[in-house]
Amino acid sequence: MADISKITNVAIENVAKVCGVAVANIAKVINNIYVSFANTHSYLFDGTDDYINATSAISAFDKDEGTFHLRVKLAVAGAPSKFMLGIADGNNANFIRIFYHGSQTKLYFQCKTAGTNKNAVSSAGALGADGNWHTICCTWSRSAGEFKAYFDATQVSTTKPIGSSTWSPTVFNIGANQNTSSNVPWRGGIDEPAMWSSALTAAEITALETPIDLLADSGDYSSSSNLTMWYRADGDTGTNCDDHTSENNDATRVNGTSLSTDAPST
Ligand SMILES: [Ca+2]
Ligand SMILES: [Ca+2]
Repeated sequence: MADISKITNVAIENVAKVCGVAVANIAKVINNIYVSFANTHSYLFDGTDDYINATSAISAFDKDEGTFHLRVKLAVAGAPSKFMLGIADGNNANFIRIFYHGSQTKLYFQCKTAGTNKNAVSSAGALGADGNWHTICCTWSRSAGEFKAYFDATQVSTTKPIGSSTWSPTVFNIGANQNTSSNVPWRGGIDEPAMWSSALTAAEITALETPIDLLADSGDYSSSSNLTMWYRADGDTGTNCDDHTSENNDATRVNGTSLSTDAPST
């Protein structure tokens, strides 16, 4: 039999002939190798007290430069406000938070360092309970002095200047703010929440509009080596959120946060 590893750039019919198998079977193998990424589950939050405790991932958080990216589906528009993500230090002098402001129906992306809070705010109604999944992203770079926010891969508001102060988060929640005693939890779905130790470019964020394997560079996306957190919901068991990165900082689903088979399609 011919050495199949030597075959390059030939018609699939010839590969099938050499291997002595049907074309359909070769196609199946190729499909498994190159189109194996699937998305089957998301996290579902009840809007009462559900959230994900991601404190374990603080060790992988880069305060100097990074990105948060998540896919959200809002279940009910309007008040009250609903938090998607919050990472903060103990006295709330520094934080990054993303929430839906219920009475304003606006998205707020906040980056606070040394007591100065920078808000990137969407137009009213940008996110609604429209039954669709949407993407939420923010990037920060203290060397560039920039905080940027994106909704469905379009930059929200203008780039905000941020300072270079150092800080150390102690709380990191997904689906809730940083202070669960005055909780304004998320209501709806969140999927594929991810963190990088670099600020993704606008082209990369556009490349992530459809869920892809974040551990492999593809197209305009070239930051797989900077991925420091990725909870997929796919394959999670018990109350565990499996971190798919080599950091391996698994998180915990709290107060009944459940898994749903409603997930953004790939
Ligand atoms: Ca998923
Ligand atoms: Ca609950």
